[in-house]
Amino acid sequence: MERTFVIVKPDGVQRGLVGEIMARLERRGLRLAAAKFMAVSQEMAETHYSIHKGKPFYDGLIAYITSAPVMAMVWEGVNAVAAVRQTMGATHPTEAAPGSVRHDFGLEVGRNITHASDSVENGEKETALWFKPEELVNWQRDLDRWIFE
Ligand code: DAT
Ligand code: MG
Repeated sequence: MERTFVIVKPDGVQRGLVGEIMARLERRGLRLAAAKFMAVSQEMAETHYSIHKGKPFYDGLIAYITSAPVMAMVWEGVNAVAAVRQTMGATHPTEAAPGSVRHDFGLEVGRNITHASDSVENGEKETALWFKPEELVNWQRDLDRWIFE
């Protein structure tokens, strides 16, 4: 089953949106595989966002993601990567589709509430960075046959 890595970023946690975001992913039909409420270390932030190193917004991005606790999660399902990116919406909240999390709750790219992996490969990489193998739960949901064809 395809897996994707998701963060409710510090602004999402501070604004009490963890439950709202998890509920949207659950209702979509995605299945939770792991979740961890945690502070993000400088080292974790720098590894996770290493692709953005050197960009003008990099320092602000690292300060933002380490500024308060986050909810880190792994969600799985058919087409999980694309489905979760769509549920979160485009990077800039004013470009995000109406009904998406970033549209419905955000205004600024530097406070865009969530992270979601952008490819299957990065979903696997980010899952391995943030979670130990034993923290991933392998389980079946009784509803799965009504959601996955
Ligand atoms: P996404 O989070 O949609 O995958 P990304 O990988 O391009 O977007 O960038 C990672 C984060 O960096 C993004 O969620 C917010 C921040 N960011 C991206 N572009 C930015 C910009 N032009 N100004 C400020 N922050 C930006
Ligand atoms: Mg990205």
